[in-house]
Amino acid sequence: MKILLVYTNKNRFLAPPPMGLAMIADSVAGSHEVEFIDFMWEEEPEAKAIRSIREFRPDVIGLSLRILDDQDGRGTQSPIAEIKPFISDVRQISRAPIVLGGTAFTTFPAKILEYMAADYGIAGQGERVFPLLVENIGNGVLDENLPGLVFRKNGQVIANPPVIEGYPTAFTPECSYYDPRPYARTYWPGIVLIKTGCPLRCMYCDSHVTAGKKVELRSPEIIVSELEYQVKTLDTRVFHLADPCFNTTLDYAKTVLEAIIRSGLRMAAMTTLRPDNFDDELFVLMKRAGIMFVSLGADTLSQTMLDNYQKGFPIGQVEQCCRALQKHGIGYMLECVFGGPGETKQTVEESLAFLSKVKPTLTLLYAGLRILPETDLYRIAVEEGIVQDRSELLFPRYYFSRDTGADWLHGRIDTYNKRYGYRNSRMVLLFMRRKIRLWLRR
Ligand code: B12
Ligand code: SF4
Repeated sequence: MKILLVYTNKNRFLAPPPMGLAMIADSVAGSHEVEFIDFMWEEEPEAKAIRSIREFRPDVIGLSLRILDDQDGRGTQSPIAEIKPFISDVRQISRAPIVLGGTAFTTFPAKILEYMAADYGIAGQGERVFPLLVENIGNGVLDENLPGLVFRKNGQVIANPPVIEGYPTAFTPECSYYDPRPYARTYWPGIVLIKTGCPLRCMYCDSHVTAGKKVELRSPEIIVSELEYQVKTLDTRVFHLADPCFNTTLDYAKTVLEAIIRSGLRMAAMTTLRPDNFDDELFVLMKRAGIMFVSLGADTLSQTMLDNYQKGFPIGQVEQCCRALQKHGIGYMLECVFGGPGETKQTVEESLAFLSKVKPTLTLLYAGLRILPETDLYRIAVEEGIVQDRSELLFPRYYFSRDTGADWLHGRIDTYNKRYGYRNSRMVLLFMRRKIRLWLRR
């Protein structure tokens, strides 16, 4: 059969490459003819896809939906709403069934299928189920028990529970389906997963839905071989080591780093840390392995708000971690998402004062918390009458504390950035220095 796969993400902020969809392509490429379109860098992506559908005449069309929106409280842009007219255009020229998947789809499987008027969807990981669904479409008999399958029956949309089991075996797709070159110009062009799943429950995060609560470790040997493979095929030595929090399993994190050091691979990488589970040895190993930068998952720098966001560590711990990172020469980002339940002008000032004290390499400040279903934030938003129904959350909906309001928060962030934005230029210097060093040692 002929299968067209489309990565619909056009959001170029940190531009994540279509690795998930490339896995889907890999899962069917052995037995079917696959064409792959990446919307990210196209000038007129929809027009290109329509031309391709006319020429290629696919039997199945798979669309990957990565984000519901950019989670920036100023934004109203909805990728889901933007893609909907494209589906109507496709229907004019093709009778191929349309299959949806991706993390945004997993957040709202039944509702997105209905809204997009698609035929099928697969929530959760798709690489094992998609080939089975394609086979079903080919022989005209649908196995209604396929895990994660979303389909219509007697006028109703049915959503089976998804498979979320992590990626214990190799996941970097064998062949390159998309052009990696434009991604090479981004900060972190390569991506290798370290582990998946997070047992924690920060009040606004739906990671337990999209990535599961159970931590699924990956073998250090596989991680190293994927890094080496991507160095060769994607021609990059700069990686995002994707992990909800690299140091939640400290011993395992060290084992991974030791494997990278043993391999002799020269790379520059970033990852995500929690500020409460580290020691000197971890940072020494990180440095030796090439991790030059971390995102410290604090999301607020006020004790009151750390408690409200259910982060589970005290502010003193964040400061200790910042100092230790500085001592070891590892750059770090502190991101604040202001405006959650209980935020006041005073807690905002506490966070900003903390930033001025520790002077991170990079600061990202947002206002407004994206309300996602299956989170405590959603429950509070319903109790406070901010949202009435889950279906509203398909489109950008943000929680703003009544005490600060949206306008005051945005104004305060703008003033802060205007005054201290220059500090972020240290990130560019750090990154360029590391890249030049890698280049000289090639
Ligand atoms: C790593 C990561 C990043 C990295 C990416 C680095 C890189 N070089 O790729 C960075 C830091 C850049 C990033 C940025 C952002 N991210 Co992010 N990210 C992740 C994370 C932790 C892992 C993603 C990943 O690579 N997974 C591994 C691959 C293999 O899986 P996958 O892409 O999901 O594909 C699988 C399935 O989805 C499915 N599938 C995918 N496509 C298709 C298509 C079909 C047809 C089918 C059948 C199946 C299918 O099968 C695939 C294989 O199993 C997820 C967490 C999570 N829960 O997934 C968040 C996550 C995807 N990110 C999220 C968000 C919000 C963002 C940002 C908006 C954050 C911000 N404010 O900056 C930006 C947006 C970037 C952009 N322009 O799109 C949210 C999306 C929430 C939502 N429901 O919309 C998530 C889910 C985290 C969360 N819980 O909030 N992110
Ligand atoms: S924000 Fe990070 S630590 Fe908190 S639940 Fe989500 S993935 Fe886990």
